[in-house]
Amino acid sequence: MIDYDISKSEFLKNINYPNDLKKLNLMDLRTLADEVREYLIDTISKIGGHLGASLGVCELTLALHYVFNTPDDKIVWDVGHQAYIHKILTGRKEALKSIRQKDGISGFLKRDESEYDVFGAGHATTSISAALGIATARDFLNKKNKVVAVIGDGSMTGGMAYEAMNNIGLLKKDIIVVLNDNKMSIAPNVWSLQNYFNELMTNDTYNRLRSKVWDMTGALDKKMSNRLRKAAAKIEGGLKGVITPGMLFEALGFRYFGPINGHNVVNLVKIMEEIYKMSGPILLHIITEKGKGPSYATDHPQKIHALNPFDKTTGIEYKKSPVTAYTKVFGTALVELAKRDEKIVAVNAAMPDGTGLNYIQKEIPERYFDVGIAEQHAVTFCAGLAAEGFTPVAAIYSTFLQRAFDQIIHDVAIQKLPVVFVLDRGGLVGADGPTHHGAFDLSYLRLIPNMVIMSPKDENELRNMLYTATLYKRGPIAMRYPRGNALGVQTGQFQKMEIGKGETVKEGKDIAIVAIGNMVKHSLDAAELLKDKNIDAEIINARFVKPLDIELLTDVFGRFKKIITVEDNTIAGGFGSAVAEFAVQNNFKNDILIHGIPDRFIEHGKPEELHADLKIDATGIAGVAEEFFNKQKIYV
Ligand SMILES: Cc1ncc(C[n+]2csc(CCOP(=O)(O)OP(=O)(O)O)c2C)c(N)n1
Repeated sequence: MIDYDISKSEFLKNINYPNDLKKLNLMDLRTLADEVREYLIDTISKIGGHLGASLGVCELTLALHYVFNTPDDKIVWDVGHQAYIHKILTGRKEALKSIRQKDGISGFLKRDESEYDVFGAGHATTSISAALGIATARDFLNKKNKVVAVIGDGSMTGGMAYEAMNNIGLLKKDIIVVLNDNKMSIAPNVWSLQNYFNELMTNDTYNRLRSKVWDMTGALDKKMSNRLRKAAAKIEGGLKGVITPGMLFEALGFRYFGPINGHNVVNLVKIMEEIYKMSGPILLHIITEKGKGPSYATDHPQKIHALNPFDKTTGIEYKKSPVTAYTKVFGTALVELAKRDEKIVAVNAAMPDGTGLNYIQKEIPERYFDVGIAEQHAVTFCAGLAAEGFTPVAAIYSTFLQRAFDQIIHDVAIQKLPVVFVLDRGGLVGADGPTHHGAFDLSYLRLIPNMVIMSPKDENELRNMLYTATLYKRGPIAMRYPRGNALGVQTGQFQKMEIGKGETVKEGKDIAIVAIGNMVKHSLDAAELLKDKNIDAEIINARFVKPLDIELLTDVFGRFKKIITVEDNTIAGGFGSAVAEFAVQNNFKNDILIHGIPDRFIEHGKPEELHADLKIDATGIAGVAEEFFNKQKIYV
């Protein structure tokens, strides 16, 4: 396959910053859009990454940087997975080749990375709130710059967008919200307002009147007289009054423009130039196609949202996504259990495939719910189901459940409602980096009364824990496991586990390593390495972070002088802290080393690279254990 040669491009070779872009004639942006797409596809085909969203906003990104004076004018991107072209145009054309790789640029927005990345993101639905804060600060400082938030229809399923718009309507700030409507979240979007827009867009009267307005405003750029402008405004106003009464955005105090074809870069520029002159809250609604460009995107179920390295002519990934293994074990086990127990209901927040709920979606659709990017709502929705005797299973990535912290406490735990929380992507997720690592769940769940927390060492334990969780009716129960492949162990019939019981997986006599989740395997491998150093380590699989196995720990603390806890969660308030609290409160004077993720945000890289860096792979754990064993006391 031939690599894309930028030096042969007509325009892209000379584009490094938005000022270069501004030197082009408007019509040349169409050719540039083709070149950018080709460069993007070529680059991402080699290293993998989020692709569909950036391809969809190619023209929008060009138009924004062409019309607005970035970085003085502020563009706030929601999520940031669609900002690859923004990166290309803002000094990171070459660096794109390192995106999401260790020591390379981030796959999302990052303030440290560029002054053009006005506001960091990774999680959805933050852009409008952040833009309002930035606009308010601008006004305090008597500056005149523009502030633009770009948000997708998927991200508009999150409540914070409406909280922000409500606030904007009251404050009446100069702010532009671009709604990028492609009818997709990662999966097809579940936005009920979509129907509203669809009806509007197919309404004949609306479209006739709208094209009239369009013809008139088409002449706006140069020659439009004041009279024509007024007439257009009148028609537009009347049109809105008649056809879109009570339009949501208008009601919230926004001036609404759209819907507009987001792939017509020339029109986009013209409209943005007009909008640039206006003040007050403005909403520009554009219609785009996710994955626009390559033919294979159209039929792709997620419109090539994210891909491993792939063949750029066919779109076929070289390596099947490794995402599935634990995810699939969970997803298929849930179907088995739900077939036996009709009270089981599955809930996810816009991640059917990522969480493995696609299996139950297919097999038992009536007991499957995608609530949109609305983790807070998902949790309270589950609380309601549980209050009426159902067994809701909320499958939400560890990092995204952070959003629903109060809902877990207030709506679920205080009322002892039996919601099953399934946290995929616990620990270090890899290429998505600090916004996506599941580094905090053991800590943020552990401090909640009535909460049971478990983490399986392998897929068989995962199945049994899920089974146990669906039978546990005394309150909330959470299971967390990592991204990626399971260990490949034999799975059997479901077995109910005793809550709060761990196990010794290898006996030893010199030092005890008490591990949780996937760290059990790493610790077992470390024990093998320690044998060569004449250290005989005992390995404990804790299984439960809460409640701890007091009996087992009492025995271990009685037999070993030195004890290491190992987790892929932050050390602060995590599993090791729980063990240390147990020790202090029971007056044990043993030397304890809490080993896990240090108190800083961990950058992106492959999970195995990050594990090695943090010494929570087998070699790292063995090294730490050896040092601890040989020294009087060490601190990490
Ligand atoms: C709080 C949160 N939940 C889930 C996700 C995972 N996620 C990343 S992109 C995305 C879809 C976003 O859809 P949209 O805003 O329409 O952008 P598009 O990809 O369609 O351009 C989701 C659900 C996230 N980033 N943040």
